[in-house]
Amino acid sequence: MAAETAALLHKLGVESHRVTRGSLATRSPITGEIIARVESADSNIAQQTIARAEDAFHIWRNVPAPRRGEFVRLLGEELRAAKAELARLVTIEAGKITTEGLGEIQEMIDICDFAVGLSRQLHGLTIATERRGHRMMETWHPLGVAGVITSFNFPVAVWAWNVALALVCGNSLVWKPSEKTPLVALATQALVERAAARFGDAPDGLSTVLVGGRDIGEALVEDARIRLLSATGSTAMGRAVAPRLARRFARSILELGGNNAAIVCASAPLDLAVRAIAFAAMGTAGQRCTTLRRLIVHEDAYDELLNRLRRAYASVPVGDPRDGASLIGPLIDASAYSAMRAALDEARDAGGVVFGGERVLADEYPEAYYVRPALIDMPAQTEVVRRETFAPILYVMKFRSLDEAIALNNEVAHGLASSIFTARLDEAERFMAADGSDCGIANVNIGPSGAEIGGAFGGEKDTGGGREAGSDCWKAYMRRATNTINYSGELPLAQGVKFDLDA
Ligand code: UN1
Repeated sequence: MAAETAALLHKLGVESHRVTRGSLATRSPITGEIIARVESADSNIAQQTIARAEDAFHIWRNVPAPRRGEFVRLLGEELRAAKAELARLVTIEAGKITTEGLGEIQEMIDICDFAVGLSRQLHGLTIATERRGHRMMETWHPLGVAGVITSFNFPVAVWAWNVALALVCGNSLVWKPSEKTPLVALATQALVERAAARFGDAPDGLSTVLVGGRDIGEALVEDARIRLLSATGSTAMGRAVAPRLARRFARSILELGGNNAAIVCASAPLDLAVRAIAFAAMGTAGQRCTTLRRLIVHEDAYDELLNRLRRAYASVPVGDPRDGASLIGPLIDASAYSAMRAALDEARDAGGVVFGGERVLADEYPEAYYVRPALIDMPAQTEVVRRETFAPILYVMKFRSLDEAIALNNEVAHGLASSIFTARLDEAERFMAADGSDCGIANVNIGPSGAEIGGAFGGEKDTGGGREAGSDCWKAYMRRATNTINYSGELPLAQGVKFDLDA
């Protein structure tokens, strides 16, 4: 696989010395073997890169937004041309099955298209003023250098959400990818550089990548030149980062964990629900932040649904994600596997009946971690259920009334994604109402994962509150100025204040 990886990186434009002589050993979760040795940035390089980004910002903020959109359009073209190779690298480095690797690159292309259109639609309001002969409006300006920290499970798509919007909004960026997935980040950066060359006069350092460890992340968190930090990862990471950003009044977009539930009502279309649940709970080996982890089922539908899910869980093919027949690839590493085992033990101790969840293919791949997804008939929403375990575990619980189901949905610390399966309008509406799901995403008759880029993506509570991608998320990357213009020749003060003096 090392040879294939080297060939892919070469084709995508990554210089070989960057991935052969470095100190960071990169492993493929498919076999556990080392596939590259990547150079890490040190804090000097980080400082220089942030300085270049700031210089780039000073130029880029004055480039007209539709012209900035042209850069993103070119990036979208590069992504289209490199889709197959980049997706293959996602499969090799993150272990996603082929179609999910391709989907990840498609998500990057989609957000580029979205941002190109947006580059002609960055708009403020004109607001009625209380003063005669005045006009009040708002103008949106570029913010500054944006830092982006991404995690292994969406190693490039989440960066793309940020870069596409940040660039059309007139910002520069510095990206710290996950240490588990530096290769696909370097390959993506090579595409950025190709787009920049075709663009012609993009400032040096406009969008860069810093491969490295925690110190690089800290440099982004602490540096006053980073006006906005968009960080995806664990709630623990967010809890460490958020107060430090707040201390220097930097903006943050936090996309942290999720402990997502789906409610299945008695009226639910079960064929559809089973298929949706299977993808949401088992897809990407349970390693999406939107993965379905808790299933709350009406007691009348419980036995039938559980039986059908058992059949689906028993038959789902687990294996090498490069093989088109596999639907579930490996866990990212040994620690993901031990976290899964610990959660299964805890669930058993709490009275759960575990179906599946065992390690497989260990003889073939002793250093890789393939598991059968686990389905757990759970007597109650115990401690382990309320915790996010980043693995394919689905806890199934019973409910009687919709109130009870919604309370269970909302009882956990996270608030990312949620779903209801029902044929009844009143149940669907109640779920989406003010006293319904408290999550950033509340779906009806589809699972909680696999969001399109057109909507705002993110969630509440321990998920961090950030929103990325579509809708009006671009506003987070800009600073808003309120402008009041007086063309009256008089000086009426707001709120009728009088301040007459002889002058
Ligand atoms: C994530 O898991 O960090 O909704 C992001 C989804 C994807 C994004 C997930 N579009 O599953």
